[in-house]
Amino acid sequence: MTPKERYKKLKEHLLEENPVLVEVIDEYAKLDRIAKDVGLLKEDQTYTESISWWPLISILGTFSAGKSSFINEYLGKKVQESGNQAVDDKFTVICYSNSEEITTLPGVALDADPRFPFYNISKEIEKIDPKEKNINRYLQLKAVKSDNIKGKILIDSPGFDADVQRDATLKITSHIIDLSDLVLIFFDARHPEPGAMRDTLDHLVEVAKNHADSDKVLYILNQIDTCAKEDNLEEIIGAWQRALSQKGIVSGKFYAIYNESLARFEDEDLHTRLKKKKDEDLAKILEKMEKVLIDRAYRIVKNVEYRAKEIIEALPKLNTKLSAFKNSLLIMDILLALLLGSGAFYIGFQFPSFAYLLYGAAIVLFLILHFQIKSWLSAKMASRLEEKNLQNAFIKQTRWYKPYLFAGVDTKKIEQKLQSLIASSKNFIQKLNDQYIALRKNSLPQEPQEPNT
Ligand SMILES: Nc1nc2c(ncn2[C@@H]2O[C@H](COP(=O)(O)OP(=O)(O)OP(=O)(O)O)[C@@H](O)[C@H]2O)c(=O)[nH]1
Ligand SMILES: [Mg+2]
Repeated sequence: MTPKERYKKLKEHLLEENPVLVEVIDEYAKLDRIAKDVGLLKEDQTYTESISWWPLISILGTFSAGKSSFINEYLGKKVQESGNQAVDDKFTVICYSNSEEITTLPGVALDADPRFPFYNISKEIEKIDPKEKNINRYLQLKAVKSDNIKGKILIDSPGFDADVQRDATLKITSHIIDLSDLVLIFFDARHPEPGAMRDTLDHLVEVAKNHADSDKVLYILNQIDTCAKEDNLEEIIGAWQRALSQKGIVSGKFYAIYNESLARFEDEDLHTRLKKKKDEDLAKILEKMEKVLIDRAYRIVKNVEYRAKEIIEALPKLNTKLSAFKNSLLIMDILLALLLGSGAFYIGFQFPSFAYLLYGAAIVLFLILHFQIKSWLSAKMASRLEEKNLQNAFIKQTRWYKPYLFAGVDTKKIEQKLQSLIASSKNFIQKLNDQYIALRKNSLPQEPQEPNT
């Protein structure tokens, strides 16, 4: 996908799902242009690729904990199958589409859509399972029309139980946790005790806990309606929290919920009590799910500033290197000119009738050697630069046709352009603030709709 196609596709999706961000694409296009002129980006690259535009929310947990049912309820549609045996054997990436029908696509479709930050996932899967290069075995994509998923991506995962594909599942899970903005780990209130934390779930908790950004992980005890029969909610929640605390997970990220449309209560008082707890916790979870969208939008805008500053910092480094290049090449050229000039002059003196021919030959030889030395020196000096993008810029600025005596980029002019981009991205933050304040007033938090099963 060329950068232009990417801008276009991103704009199309944003227009439907998160229109607040459409204009930011133009900022990125300007930033790309500046970086490309300097050479810090190649013509087929774009900074829009370096950030994910859709926040990712992944739902992980034990099998039959109610992950898929939760997603269906959230979307207000029966998108995922649910059942009491292990149902899902693949990761399902769920995104928005404006078509009424739910479309299911194989995993490879993820590569062609700029919404997904999964560029490396095929490589990751190949590493995990070199024989099984088929991403479709582990991943599928579903596109659903639901307002709740606009601008976001959900991932439903297979429950952690079956030993088949266990390693692959765990590794993909780690990768998904890395990419996710929010991770919901579901536990089953019917088996909350430590023994039920099978080793795979153990591993999952371990991965999530050790993650640099472990704040993004929420631990959810689901199906707490099943505690109604014995009226032992506090006990169950207590045992579950203790088990997690023993793993080093601090409280404050524990929630207990159930799925209203699947729960059956015999006692109305108990129902009221459990519902109160569930409503409170669910509202918090839904609010966090909404917040990732807003946080992501700010990060996307902030990234313009971050990249602009990165370019501003790179310019003096580039110029220092270019001036060293100029000096070295100038010395070599002078030595070369002296050597060839005096040689031609000396021989021309001996054979005056060939003198002009000799001078001509000396000039041609000088030019050939000059360009060879120039490209050799450029490659040699570039290889000493650590950053790949600086290397590219240096090579671009020292191409054979570029007059090296004027080597160096116009720092002032570029910096001016970048500063104006930074200023407009700051304005944009202000705009985001205004729009989100308006948005929040209208939409948060929302009661999930009844699934139409
Ligand atoms: N009572 C009750 N049943 C629920 C609740 N949530 C889900 N269930 C039921 O639990 C079973 C498992 O639900 P799923 O949504 O398929 O669970 P899952 O975590 O997606 O399972 P896998 O995909 O197999 O890992 C289904 O029969 C659901 O109807 C709940 O809150 N309360
Ligand atoms: Mg499921």
